[in-house]
Amino acid sequence: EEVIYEKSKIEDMRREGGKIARITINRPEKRNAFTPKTIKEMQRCFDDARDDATVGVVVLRGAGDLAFCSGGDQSVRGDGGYVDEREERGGKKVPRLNVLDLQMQIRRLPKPVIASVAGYCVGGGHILHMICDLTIAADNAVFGQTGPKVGSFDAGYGSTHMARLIGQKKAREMWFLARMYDAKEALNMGLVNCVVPLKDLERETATWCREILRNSPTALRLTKNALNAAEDGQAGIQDLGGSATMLFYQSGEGAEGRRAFLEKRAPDFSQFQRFP
Ligand code: 2NE
Repeated sequence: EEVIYEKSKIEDMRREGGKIARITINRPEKRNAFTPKTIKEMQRCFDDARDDATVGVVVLRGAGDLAFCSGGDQSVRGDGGYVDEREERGGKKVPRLNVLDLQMQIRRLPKPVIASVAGYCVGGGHILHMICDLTIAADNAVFGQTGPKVGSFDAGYGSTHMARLIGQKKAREMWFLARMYDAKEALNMGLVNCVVPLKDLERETATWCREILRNSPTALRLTKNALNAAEDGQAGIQDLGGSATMLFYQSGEGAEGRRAFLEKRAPDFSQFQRFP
């Protein structure tokens, strides 16, 4: 209801080597501000994009040209988080900050995620684009953290990952002054990968996706894992480790351990080379 989810057609997939999954936040009348429901719907889309082996790259965008996302919907912000009026537990409303779970989901998604940004990209919406692996901005894009103006902040990736992207001084400027920055400034700061005319945004995003689809999915996965692990401590190593285990399970050496156990015999690992 609050998100549009699309995937490439089979013919395009065959030609391009994989599908593009496109997730569009669809609340243009609110500059694509998110509610707990928007986030839940986005989580289902990202889950599908992860599980669908034909999907090689994911695009996140906002409906219309005026906004990518304006962050949490302030009209449903309660005292403990954002509240979906339709959701109750034990007769009580459930306050949520489930956008933080979504950030982790995008971060851990083992496929590249591209933010395709037109218009305002502010508050929690700005953090979503920063979490995406790449950002392609239209020349009408405007970036900023508005939290301190509306009594909010993100002391997680929204602060620390931003400082890795643009440096400590600029990150503090962006948060403490809560100014808006145009697309050119964002490019100079290292917040986005490129800026294109608004009319070319969709085409340029598709071009980047197709280039990615031509490359080795496993190489991309491990590279994303490694770049994250350098920032994410033990949780990042766990993610990288998971990919290493997945690869090892596909090897003869991994399979020998499994087979030996099931056949109730000692494993013979001597047949496998010890690489230098
Ligand atoms: C985004 C911005 C700068 C756009 O300005 P403009 O002038 O283009 O549009 P306008 O008229 O302000 O907005 C159009 C309609 O969208 C609603 C407005 O209230 C307005 O509604 P009507 O008057 O037509 O009924 N709207 C826009 N953004 C909204 C929002 N976030 N929540 C609810 N309604 C929204 C300008 O609209 C703006 O500054 N928006 C607020 C940005 C903001 O402060 N976002 C929240 C930051 S905190 C956050 O996202 C967060 C966090 O920090 C930590 C955890 C989770 C979330």
